[in-house]
Amino acid sequence: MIWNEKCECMPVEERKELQLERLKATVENVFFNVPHYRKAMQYAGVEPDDIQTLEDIRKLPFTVKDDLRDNYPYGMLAVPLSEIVRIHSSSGTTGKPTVVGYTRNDINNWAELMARSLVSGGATRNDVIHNAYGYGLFTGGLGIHHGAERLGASVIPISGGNTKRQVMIMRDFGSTVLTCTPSYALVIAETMEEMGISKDEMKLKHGIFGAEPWSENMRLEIEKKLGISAVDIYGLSEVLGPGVAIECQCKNGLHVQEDHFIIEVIDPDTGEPVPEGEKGEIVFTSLMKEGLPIIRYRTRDIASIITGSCPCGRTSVRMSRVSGRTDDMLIIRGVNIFPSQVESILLDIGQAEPHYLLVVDRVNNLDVLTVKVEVSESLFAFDEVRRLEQLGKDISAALQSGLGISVKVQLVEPKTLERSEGKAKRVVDNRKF
Ligand code: DLL
Repeated sequence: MIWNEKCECMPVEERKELQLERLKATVENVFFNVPHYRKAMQYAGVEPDDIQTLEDIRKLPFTVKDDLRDNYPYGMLAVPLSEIVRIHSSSGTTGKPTVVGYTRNDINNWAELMARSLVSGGATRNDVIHNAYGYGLFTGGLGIHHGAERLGASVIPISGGNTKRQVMIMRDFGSTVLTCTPSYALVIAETMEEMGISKDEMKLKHGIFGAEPWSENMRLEIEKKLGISAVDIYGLSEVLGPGVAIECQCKNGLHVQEDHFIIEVIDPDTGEPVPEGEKGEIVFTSLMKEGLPIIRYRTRDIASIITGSCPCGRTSVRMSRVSGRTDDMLIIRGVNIFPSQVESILLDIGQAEPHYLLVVDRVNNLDVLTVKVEVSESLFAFDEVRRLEQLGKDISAALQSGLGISVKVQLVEPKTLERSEGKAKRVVDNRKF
C-alpha cells in the first residue's frame, strides 16, 4: 500500500525538477531571513543565484550541530516566533540542546510524511497504533502521533515507561502496530514473558522502530519474539523528526522522502561526496520547511545510498540502515568499531541475549574493550559453569574474528544490564582524552 502515489512514485526526472525549484526557493529564503546562513554563504562566496542545478548544492556551506547551538534558542528560525506553533528539542546530553520550531504548514507536512511512513511500514486506517515513543520535547511521540491521526488509524498515545501496563493495554486494547525504539520493543517482549503473556494473545502485526541504530539480526530477534514484521524508520529533530526515511515491506533500505529532502553522502574527513554506493556521513537539505529550513546538515550518521529501483513502486533513492554515528564510533587500538557490529555478532551466536554494553578502559596506555553480555535464563538456571565458560570463549572468538581486535567478554546474569524506555545506551568510554 502507498499513501501518496503521486509523490512517492513520481518519475525520477520530474522529482529532480521539483527538487531544484524547491532548493532555489529554500536557499533564497534562508539567505534573506536567517542571518547565520547569509553570513555563512557570504563567507563561502555564494549567492542564491549561483544555484542553477541540483549539483550546485555543493557550493553551499555545511550546517553542523554547533551552528544550532551557537544560535540557541531561536536564531536559526526563518519566521517570527509568532508563526511557530510547536517547539521541539534534542536531548542535549552535552552542552545546550538544539531547538527546532515548526509552523502550521510544517506540522501539516510532517503529518503527511508520517502517514506515508506508517503505510510503508504496513499500517492502515483500520489499525490500532500503540505509540510507545516518548511524548514531549523528543520528536518521536508527537511525530508518529500526527501521522497516525492523518492516516485515520486509532492511536494510543501511551509514551514510554511502565512496561507492564503497556503490555496489558496492548493486549486489552487489541493493538496491531507497535511504534517505539527497537531496544524498547525487546523490553516489551521480555516483560510479556515475565507476565506469562504469549504473543498469540496479542493482535500485533507490525512494528515501526527507529531513533537508534539496530542490526538486521536484532530485527529478526524482535520479529520472532513479538510475532510481527518490523521496519526501520529514520529521522532527526534538526531535519524534521521521524519520517525523513522509511523502509517499505521489501526491507531493503529506507526510502528517503525526496520531495522534501535532498540527501548527500560525504566523506566525514574531507566533506567531498563518496563514490556511489559507498558508506559515508549523510547530509540533508530540507526543501519544504518554513520554521527551521536546514541546509546541508551534517548528521554524523553513517549510511550509504542504495541504487536501483525498488519492487514496491516508490521511486525515491533509498539509504542503507544507519550503522552508527561518527561520534559513537569507537576507535580501539586504531580499529573502528560500531556497537551495532557487536550486536550483530552476538545475535549470530545465540544463547546470548540482545542486551549488551561496551566498556572501554585504558590500561597501561592500551585500550581495552570489554563487552558485557547477558546470557539466557536457561543457561544460568542450570548453573552449568562449563557451558558458560565455553560460551564466553565462543563469544570472544567470534568478536575477535568479526571486529579484528581482541575483546574481553564478561557474561552477566539475565536482566542485570540497564533497560531503556527510549534510546539504549550501548557504550561507556572511561578513557580520558
Ligand atoms: O530520534 C527522531 C526519530 C524518532 C526517528 C522516532 C525515528 C523514530 P533525535 O532525537 O534528534 O531524533 O535523534 C536523531 O537518532 O541522528 C541518528 O543518530 C539516530 N537515529 C534516528 N533514527 C535512526 C535509525 C529522532 N532508524 C538521531 N537508525 C539520528 C539508526 C537512528 N539511528
